[in-house]
Amino acid sequence: MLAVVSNRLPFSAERHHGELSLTRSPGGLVAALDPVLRRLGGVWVGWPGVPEEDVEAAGGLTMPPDDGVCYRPVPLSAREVSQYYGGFSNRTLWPLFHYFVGRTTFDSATWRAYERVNERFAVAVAEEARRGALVWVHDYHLLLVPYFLRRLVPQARLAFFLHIPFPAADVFRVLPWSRSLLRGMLASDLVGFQVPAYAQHFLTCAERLLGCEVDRAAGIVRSEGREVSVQVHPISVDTKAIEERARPAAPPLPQQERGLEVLGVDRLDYTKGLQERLLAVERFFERYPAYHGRVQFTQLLVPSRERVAEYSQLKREIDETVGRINGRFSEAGWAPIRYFVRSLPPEELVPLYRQADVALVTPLRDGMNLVAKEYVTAQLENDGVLILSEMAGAAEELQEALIVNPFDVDMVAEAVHRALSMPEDERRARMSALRDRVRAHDVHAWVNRFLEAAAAAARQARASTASPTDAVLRRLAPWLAQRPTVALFVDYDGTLTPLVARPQEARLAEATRQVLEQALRTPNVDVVVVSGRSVADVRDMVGVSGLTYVGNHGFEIEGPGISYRYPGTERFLAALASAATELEALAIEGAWVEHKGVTLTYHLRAVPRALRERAGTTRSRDGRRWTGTRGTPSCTWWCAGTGSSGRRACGPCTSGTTPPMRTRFARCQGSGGPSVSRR
Ligand code: GDG
Repeated sequence: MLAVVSNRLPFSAERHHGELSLTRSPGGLVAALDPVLRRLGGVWVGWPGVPEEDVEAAGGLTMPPDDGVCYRPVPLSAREVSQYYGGFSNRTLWPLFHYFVGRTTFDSATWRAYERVNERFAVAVAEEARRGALVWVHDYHLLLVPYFLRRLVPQARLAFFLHIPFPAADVFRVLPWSRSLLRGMLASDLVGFQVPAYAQHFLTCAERLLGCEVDRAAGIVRSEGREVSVQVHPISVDTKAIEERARPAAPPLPQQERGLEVLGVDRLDYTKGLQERLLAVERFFERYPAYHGRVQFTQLLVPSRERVAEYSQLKREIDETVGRINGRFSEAGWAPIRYFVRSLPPEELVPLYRQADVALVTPLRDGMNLVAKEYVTAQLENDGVLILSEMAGAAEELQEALIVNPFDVDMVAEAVHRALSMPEDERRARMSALRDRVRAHDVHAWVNRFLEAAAAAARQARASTASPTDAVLRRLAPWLAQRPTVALFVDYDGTLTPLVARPQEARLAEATRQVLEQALRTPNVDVVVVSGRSVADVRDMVGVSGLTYVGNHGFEIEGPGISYRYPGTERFLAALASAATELEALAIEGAWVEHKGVTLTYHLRAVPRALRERAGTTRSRDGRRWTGTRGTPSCTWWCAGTGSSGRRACGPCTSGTTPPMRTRFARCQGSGGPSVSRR
C-alpha cells in the first residue's frame, strides 16, 4: 500500500454557479503516480486547493469516488494558506532554496503556521502509516511531515523527495529554522534529491549543523539512532504520452520554407530567468539584424502563485520588457516576441514543442526543469536545439544541449545564434542522444526506482539498531534544539569507558569516539572531558583533538583557546610526595599509588575484601586519620591552596569510581598545611 503526500491533491478546484468542481491536473507526476497508486492500492493526501471558507460557502467539496485511490483532503483556512503556503513555503523556502537570499522573508508567525500545517498533514496520513503503507512525502511545503509522522508512528516506512534544489550549507544555514527542517527531513528512511549536488549539500548540512555522522560514499546519515539513506533520483517526464501527443501534429516544414521558432515555456516565476532571457533575445536581435523578420521568439507563461505579491510585480516587469523590445525591433507583419500568459492543455502545448527549432530553457536556478525534457521528447524529427541553463538540474543529464550561464546575456544571445545556424547533422546528433537518454529514464521508471529504494531503505533502517548513545541523543535532541549553545561535561572512567581493573585498560570504544567527534562537529555544543587523570593521559586515551580536556580534577585544562595550569601547585608537591610514601609504606595487598603530577590516586580496587576496611580507614604516621568508605575502589588526593584558614575540606572523591560506589575519603589536617581533600 502506498500513501502519497503532497501540498496539492492532483486536482484543481473551480467554482461554477456557486458550486466547486474538480478538474484533474494534467502533469506527468500525476500520470506516473496514478497507475502505481491503483496497482498498490493507496491514498493521496493533500490540500484540495481551495480555502476551507470557500469550501464551506460552496456547501462542501465532493472528492472523486474511490476507484482504487482514495483522495484525502487536508483542509486549510484562508489564513493558513496565506501563512503556510504563500508565506513560509513561497516567501521563505522557495527563494532561499533557489539562492535568492535577498528575496527571503524571515517571519516566525509563518514558520509556526508551517509547523502546524505540516503536523496536520502527518496526522492525516498516520492511519495509513500504522497499517504499514509506504508513505511518500513530496517537496518543500512538507519538510516537517516526516518528523511529525515519525513521532506518531515510530515504525512508519517513510520516504521524502525534494523537487527543488537543496542549497549549499552556507545558504541553508541562513534560515533560523534550518536545524528543525533538517531534523524534519531526517525522520525519513529515504531522502531523495534531483541531482548529486543537492544530496551533497544535504549531507554537509546534516554533518555541520546537526553533527550527524555521515557516510558520503554510502549516502547514509546516522541521525538520532537511525540510518537515513540519501539518494539521487532525477525526475523525468511521461515520454510515451508526450510522443503520442506530438505525433498527430504536422511535422515542421523545412527551415528554408518558413520562419524560425525559438520557444520558452515556463511558470511565471523569478527563478526561471525570464527577464534575463528577454534581454538575451534583445541582444541577439541587436547583434544579428539579418534575422529580423525571420525569427520569432514565443514565450508561454503559465500564471502561478498569483496571490503572492512578487509574482504580479514580476508579471508587470515582463510586460514592460516585452513591450520595449517589440517596440524597438518590430516591422510591418513581424514582431520579435510573441507572448502568452495562459495555461495551454497538453494537446496544444506538445505541438508547440515539436514545431520549435530552438527551446530556450534558462532558469537562474531550477531543481530539474521538466520543460527541457518535454521539449527533447517532442522532437520527433530529432532536429531541434535545446539551449539549457547550467543552473537547472536537467543540465546534469542533458549535456548535448547548448549549456549556458543564464546570467550571461551575451553568452545566451550567442547560443541562440549558434543554435539557429547549427548544421543539420550536428543538430540531429545532439538531439537524438538527448532523446535516447530521456526515453531511457522516463517518469514511470523514476517512480518505480524511487519506491524500490524507499522500501529497501525502510528495511535497512529497521535492521540497523540504535546504539544506547544514539538513543540518548534522540532524547536530548529536542531539548538541545531549543538552546543556542550547550556545554556537555563528561567524565572518562566509568562514563565514556566502563570501569576496569587498571586505568590503562580503560580503552575508548570506537562508537563512543565517533559520538564525541559528532558532538565536536555540532556547532552549538562544547564538549569538555573532565577527569581525575592527568590532562596528557586523558587526552591520549580519548584521542579526539579539538575537545577541551580538564585533567587532575581541574588543575590542568587544555583545549581550543585555553591552556591552563593551576598556579602555585609546586608548593604542595613535597607534601603530596610524602603522602604517597606513607601510603606505599602501608603495603596493603593489592593497593597501589598512581602518581599524576599534582594529584595522586590511591587504588584499592584490587585489595582483597577482608583488607578493604583497613585500607579504607587508616591512619597516617602522625596519628591523623585517613578516612574512606567500605569497598572503596580508589581515592584521589590532591594538594591545593588551603590557605591559612585551615578549614577542613572533606567530601566525596569520585575519581575512578562510579555511583553507587562513591568514595568518601579525606585527609583531615590542621591549619597551615597542605590539604588532601575532596575534588
Ligand atoms: C518543480 C521544480 C522540477 C507549463 N506550461 C504549461 C504546462 N506547463 C508544465 C510543463 C512542465 C511543468 O509545467 C513545469 O515544470 P518545471 O519542471 O519546469 O518547473 P516547476 O513547476 O517549477 O516544478 C522543477 C519539477 O518540480 C518536477 O520535479 O523539475 O525544477 O521547480 O511539466 O509542461 N502544462 C500545461 N500547459 C501549460 O501551459 N498543460
